[in-house]
Amino acid sequence: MAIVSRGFRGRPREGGDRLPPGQYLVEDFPVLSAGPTPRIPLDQWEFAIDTEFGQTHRWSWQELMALPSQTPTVDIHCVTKWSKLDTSWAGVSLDMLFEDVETAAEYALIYSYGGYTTNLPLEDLLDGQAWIAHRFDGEELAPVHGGPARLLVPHLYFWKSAKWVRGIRLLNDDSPGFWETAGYNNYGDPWREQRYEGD
Ligand SMILES: Nc1nc2c(c(=O)[nH]1)N[C@H]1C(S)=C(S)[C@@H](COP(=O)(O)O)O[C@H]1N2
Ligand SMILES: [Mo]
Repeated sequence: MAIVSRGFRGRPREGGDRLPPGQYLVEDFPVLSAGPTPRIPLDQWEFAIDTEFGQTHRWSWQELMALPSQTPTVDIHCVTKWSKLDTSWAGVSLDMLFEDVETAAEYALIYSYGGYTTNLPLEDLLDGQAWIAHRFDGEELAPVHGGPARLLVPHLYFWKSAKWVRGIRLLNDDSPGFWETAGYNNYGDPWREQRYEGD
């Protein structure tokens, strides 16, 4: 049996097989916001999951902080072509938040303080793929990066990782969000380079 390691087939480009097509690496952490940074006092902050049956599950900041956090280290990919490897976060897994949620919905519409929205299939939020992240690189998540808390769903282009996340509406029918309505791809898989509608 021939064992041929990647190195024998030529030097991989920078980032190697962790860099999706068309992306380049950055070391800094760019800020991309479609509007001003909303400021939400923690005693007024809440996160909600609204089901298709009209039920709402809510967490105050205190309640969210009382849940166990995970510390994912993940690569993130912005549709404007920067990628950042090995970003380290702390956050509550969506699997945990969905534990007591009864739903048969297939779609999720994420909504944020400030009005931003983004949509994705519910299954992309589950099975260890998404978090409500509240720390970055060992520090509280900075307001410009979505603090106090943002969605982190690193396997899709980073516009799906809604900053200042406020809730998730579960829907039987898909409903495009802010960038999806503006011509960006409905799903946004960086490995299939799904940047724009029709990709
Ligand atoms: N609420 C909100 N979330 C958002 C955005 C935004 O404008 N508003 N921009 C998205 C885009 S396009 C990207 S690339 C990332 C940028 O996150 P960062 O500013 O922390 O790099 O946030 C995403 N989440
Ligand atoms: Mo982006």
